Amino acid sequence: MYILFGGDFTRATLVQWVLEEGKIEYELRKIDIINGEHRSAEFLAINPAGLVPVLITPEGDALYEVAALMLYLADRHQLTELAPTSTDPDRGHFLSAIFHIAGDIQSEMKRFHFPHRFSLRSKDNGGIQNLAKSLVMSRLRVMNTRLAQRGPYVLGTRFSLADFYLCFGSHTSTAKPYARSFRRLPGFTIWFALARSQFRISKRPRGWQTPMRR
Ligand SMILES: N[C@@H](CCC(=O)N[C@@H](CS)C(=O)NCC(=O)O)C(=O)O
Repeated sequence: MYILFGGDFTRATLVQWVLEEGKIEYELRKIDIINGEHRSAEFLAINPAGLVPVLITPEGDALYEVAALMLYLADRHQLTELAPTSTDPDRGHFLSAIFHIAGDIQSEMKRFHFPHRFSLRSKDNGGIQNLAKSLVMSRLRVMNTRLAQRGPYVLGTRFSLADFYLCFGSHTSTAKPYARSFRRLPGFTIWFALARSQFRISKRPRGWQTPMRR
């Protein structure tokens, strides 16, 4: 059985959703990141990076990085609807989107919320946040153009993990600073309504965070 270390207000929800979609047996162990449990010696022994989520495989390996965990589960459990296989013509676009969200969008969203980790003086925090926000928006504009040209989903007519991952960043409290700006991106707005409705119907795991207010 898998063990997922995650918890409230974390992106572990993404992994939990894949586990539930695949009807894969798992146990959820909550880590209280608000009170610093992710920095405890016990947790650092599991993930020295001190971040959640962590997935312990049935073989006992401790894996981390949310995009990798989602792909790993989808590949291992043949969730081919959610993640195109290596021979599927959509695989290239799929990987490109997943890596872009992980490396360029999520990382800047995190920088916005933790500016003090990137500055030596607190008076620089505002500038760091402004920069992070403008980088997120420029990357979302690229996504907007792509969605407008070949949407409505990231892979055209096919809903996939890429939509789910992008939606997580745009759906939760993480996205509050961008809520107004999203409305100025028409392809993105259409995509967001569609992708969000997917979760409302059947795909929203327990513990999903409060949706962003329009
Ligand atoms: N690149 C990692 C980032 C993981 C991450 O930042 N997780 C957050 C919770 S959503 C966390 O552990 N935050 C605690 C911290 O940054 O100190 C991933 O995508 O899994």
